[in-house]
Amino acid sequence: MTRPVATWLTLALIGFGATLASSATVTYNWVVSYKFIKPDCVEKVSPVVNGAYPGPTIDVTEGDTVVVVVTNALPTENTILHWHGIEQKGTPYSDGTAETQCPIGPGQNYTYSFTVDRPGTYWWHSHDGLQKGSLYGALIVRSKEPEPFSVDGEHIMLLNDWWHASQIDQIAGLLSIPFRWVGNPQSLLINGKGIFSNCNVDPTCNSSSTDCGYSVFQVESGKVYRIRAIGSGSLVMMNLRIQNHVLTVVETDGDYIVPKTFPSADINNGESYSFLVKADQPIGNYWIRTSIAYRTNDGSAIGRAILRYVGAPAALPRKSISPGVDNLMQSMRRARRIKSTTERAVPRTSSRQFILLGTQNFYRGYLRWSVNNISNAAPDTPALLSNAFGTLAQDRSPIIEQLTPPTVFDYNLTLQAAGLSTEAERAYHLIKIDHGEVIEIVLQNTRALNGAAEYHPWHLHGHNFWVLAYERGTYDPMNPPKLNLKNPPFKNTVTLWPESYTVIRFKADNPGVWLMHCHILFHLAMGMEVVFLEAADQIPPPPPNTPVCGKILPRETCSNI
Ligand SMILES: [Cu+2]
Repeated sequence: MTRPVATWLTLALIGFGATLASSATVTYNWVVSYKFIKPDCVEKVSPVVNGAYPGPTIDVTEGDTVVVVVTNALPTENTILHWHGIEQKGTPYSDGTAETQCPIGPGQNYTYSFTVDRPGTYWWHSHDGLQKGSLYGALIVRSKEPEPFSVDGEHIMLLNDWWHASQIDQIAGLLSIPFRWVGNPQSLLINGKGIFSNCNVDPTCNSSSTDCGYSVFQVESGKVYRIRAIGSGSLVMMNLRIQNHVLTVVETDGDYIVPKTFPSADINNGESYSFLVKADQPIGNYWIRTSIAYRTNDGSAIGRAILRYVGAPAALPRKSISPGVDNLMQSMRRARRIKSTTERAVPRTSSRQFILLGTQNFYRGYLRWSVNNISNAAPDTPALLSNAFGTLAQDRSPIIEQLTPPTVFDYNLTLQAAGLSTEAERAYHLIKIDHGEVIEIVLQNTRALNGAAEYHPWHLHGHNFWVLAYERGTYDPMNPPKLNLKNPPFKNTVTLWPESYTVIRFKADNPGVWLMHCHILFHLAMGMEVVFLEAADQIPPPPPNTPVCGKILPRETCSNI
């Protein structure tokens, strides 16, 4: 694996106290290629970075510039990488989503360059099709200052769900008539490892392979560890527990949290949490377990890893660990108890409020997910490029801005039960916002067409947002809920709970084109997203090597702008 190269860019003396501050440029060279891997002991071909699954960890310090040179060695697929939780202030062309910019074609390369200005637990992943299923890894930004807690060591825990079907089979099924759902995952993985629960009856499963098994997290008795848990899954909200140990949450999405101790934690796709875990039990082996939260399942997909004390035998834990239990009220109460340690100046009012209702719909026979009845479709040219080259107005694909639900109904019903059409429109759902606006978004849930009440993890690119309220039922503008304007967590991904709504607020302080979408990979692929075109006239021009596509011809190199 290519090791990062650190170049000392600046050594600056700051202030009269001669505090030495430094920042480095850290360069990574990555190649995306296919590999046959068997993380749960069943082999499957998957795109990976530098031959590794999960991919390499980016480990940098606050203030550093990260440069990642990505070469696409996939023979027949584009790729594009996104740096989840990094706001990309002034560097929108490094955000990396196929919906907002052009992807890296086979044989091509692109250099992402961005600064990391906030310490925290982040991750990176592909933002093209279903590649995120295997193309992801951790991105850790270390603090220059002492943190508000002290630990003796740390572990990264990437929590993933895993299917045996190929990503191509999966997306073809989602976009077909008749619709083919991917179903529940065959396995849950921890740091890319697990064992398929039916391995003993599946002839394609090889449990003696060293590629699969249980990840081991070593601890020393009496010491305190920071567990950086990252929800890198495609569908499943994980409930995480460590046998005989409690989890004290201290960080989420880069925001320090007033410490709260829980016996287990819900981690949704796209969220990250740091937990302090004290090794205060007798020396031994203990199960770390993830289970599927809030989706009907047969209980066979369980994530397992081992917490092993120094001095314990290299063996499995002797006692079993009981499964997690869904308790929506308890989960929402716990989510509401997550408070930032920082009392930021949250804007008391917003410039505009958007109510974004997520629904499942049909579009000409295809099953889709929509926001305010618009199921997102790719434009002729992704908006970062069409905005830069002035071709946005020539785009032949429909562009619709729909800021509130077109029809207000009892959102605890299905569309059919409310007597409404199930047909959505399909368009590039582009929402224009101005520089400096404070945008409040009410994320409103409703039932799927089959009556299921599902959660959706909503992720915003380019900004963090304040999480002001989680509430049950239907948002009523005439009777709004009490908002936490004192110490709300400042996150990039938030859960929209079943039969509920979530209120967030963010400041439009980063000109660019930014996605907001459900981080269930399959819902995203089915159109559950909107695109913010923010301060269009202040977006910087594309760097010279930016890939072009759509209506932008290759000869119109970005250096001509
Ligand atoms: Cu969703």
